[in-house]
Amino acid sequence: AFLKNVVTHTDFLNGNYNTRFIDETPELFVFPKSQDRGTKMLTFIGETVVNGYPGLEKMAKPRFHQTAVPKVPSSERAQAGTKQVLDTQGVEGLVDWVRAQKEVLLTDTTFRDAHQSLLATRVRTHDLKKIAAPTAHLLPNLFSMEMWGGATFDVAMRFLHEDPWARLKTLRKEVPNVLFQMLLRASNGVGYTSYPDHVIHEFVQASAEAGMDVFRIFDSLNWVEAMKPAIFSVRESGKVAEAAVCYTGDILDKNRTKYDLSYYKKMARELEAAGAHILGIKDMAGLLKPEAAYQLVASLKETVSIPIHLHMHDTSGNGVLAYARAIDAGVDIVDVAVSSMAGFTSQPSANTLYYALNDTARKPKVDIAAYEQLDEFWFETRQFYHGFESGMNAPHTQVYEHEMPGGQYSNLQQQAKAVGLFERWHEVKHMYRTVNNMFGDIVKVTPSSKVVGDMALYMVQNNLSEEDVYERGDSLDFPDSVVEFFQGHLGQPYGGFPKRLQEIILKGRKPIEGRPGAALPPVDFVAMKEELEEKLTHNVTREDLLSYALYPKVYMAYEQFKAQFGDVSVLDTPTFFYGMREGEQIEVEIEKGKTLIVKLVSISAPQEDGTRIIYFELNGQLREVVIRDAD
Ligand code: 3PY
Ligand code: ZN
Repeated sequence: AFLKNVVTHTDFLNGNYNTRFIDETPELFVFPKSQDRGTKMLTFIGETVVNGYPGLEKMAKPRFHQTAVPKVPSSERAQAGTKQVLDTQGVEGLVDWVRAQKEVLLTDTTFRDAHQSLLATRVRTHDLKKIAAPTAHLLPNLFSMEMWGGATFDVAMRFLHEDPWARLKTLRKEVPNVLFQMLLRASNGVGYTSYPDHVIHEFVQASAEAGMDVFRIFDSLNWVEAMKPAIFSVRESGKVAEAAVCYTGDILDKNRTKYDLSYYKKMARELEAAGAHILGIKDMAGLLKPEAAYQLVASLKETVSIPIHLHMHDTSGNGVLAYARAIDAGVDIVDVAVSSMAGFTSQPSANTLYYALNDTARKPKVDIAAYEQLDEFWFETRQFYHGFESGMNAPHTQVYEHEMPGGQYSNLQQQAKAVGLFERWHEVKHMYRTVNNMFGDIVKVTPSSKVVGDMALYMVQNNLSEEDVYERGDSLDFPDSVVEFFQGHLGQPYGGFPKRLQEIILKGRKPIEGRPGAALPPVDFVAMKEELEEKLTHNVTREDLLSYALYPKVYMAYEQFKAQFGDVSVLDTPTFFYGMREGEQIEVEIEKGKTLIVKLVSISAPQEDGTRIIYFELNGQLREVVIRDAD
């Protein structure tokens, strides 16, 4: 059953499906008969034992070290922090508080961007929950914890079979004192396409109610018009609107003048005028070199009066130096991650930055011993996700050439692997740069970066050069995302589309004008609720509706998986990815105070019909499940 399920379909796993997917493969969306929770769980474990976890090389379950969770007093409340400043003094009070700090403030991204950028976004709520309360106790002086949004929403449902809203609410209970921050792709929400304005509005309100405080809003083409509705929605919700300029190119390179200092100053002014409470500088690839960081921050500090929050990736290895220079220039907040989840495509290390700023006036107020304790937890936890590592293990200065965002690097690599281009990864990287030039040097960040990545994969896969595209473009069938991009569905790039390429790609189709979110037909949530409740066997909440509105197929597959295998978020991560060893016993807390004891007794040889029987003990009772062996 597992193998024929939509969640293991390669098109689905690669995100290469379109709206025809459900219609053409209805058998993948049949909801299985209901079974008891124990059987569902044993079936999932059995499937993983026999057939492995999709996308991971099948292997015997490795032996991992135990993860040391720092002991913190559970009875005591964590020290009050920025969350209390916001809740008692409002957004303006919080902004004043930020301005009054002499020390540089830190946002910790370990729960979101760090693992999005190192481990293909795969870190599960099960692990985040273990370390959430200790983080709240150990790091009460953080400005914020970035822990939601970006790719986490999609990946939670698609690959981890868990509810992203449950993650937000679960962690909120554990962390009462530090602001929660998320990444919002403006009119693209937490998706890869444009949504109607009212859907984004509803999404922001629901996120705010579920516990979100700070929304970092960006547009993948730095198109301010497209950011305004999201800024407005966040302001309406009473939360913090951090609007970001995405940094690309090099302001100090005299040969590249498209994105120069005046470009960023103008955009910063526009964002402040549009109502931003904080200005974000989002350097998604880590291209901001130290001297440029100094000059950019110094000049933006003179341009706007709102606080400035700098986000970088450490791909080149220059992150800490760039931060140190930005801090000298007066940046208010910087993004870091716990050391064992930092560096390379992730954020610069908090621990390293702490020591780099020793004996300076702006040294952050953090307890380094606390950060070292968290470092130990994350060092061990990261091993569970080893199969998703990109393999980058040295500073990668080629990023200044290809300009690939940190969060895309490991994901595009997975995508390349899935289409058989793993061995040609270096060609994909070079082609990425070529495609950027062909597209007119655009801002590359989700979802525009995905378009560049799709085109690069397409060209390498079909052995096409730039000339081939211009000469034979009429007969080429370009990827959907590329066609849509040139139609204007992600908005308008700065400087416009390159006309000749646009004509070749659109083949007579008309590009749209204006902002896609303003023209899209509204979603009828009432009708949608009725339709969904007919298909599902439970009440459909406002949050379910939003998940469905943003990701209809992913959400339905998630529901189908849940009907078949139950709530697998309760399993520990090694069991989730690798199943169990013969003779192994685990405990699974399926709800508070209710624990199942599961022992895998033995696995039969394949039978004539290709199935195996897995013998378990569930709370001491012998149980067996039958699993089809895919090999
Ligand atoms: C995202 O949009 O997920 C990003 O992290 C972009 O940098
Ligand atoms: Zn990032």
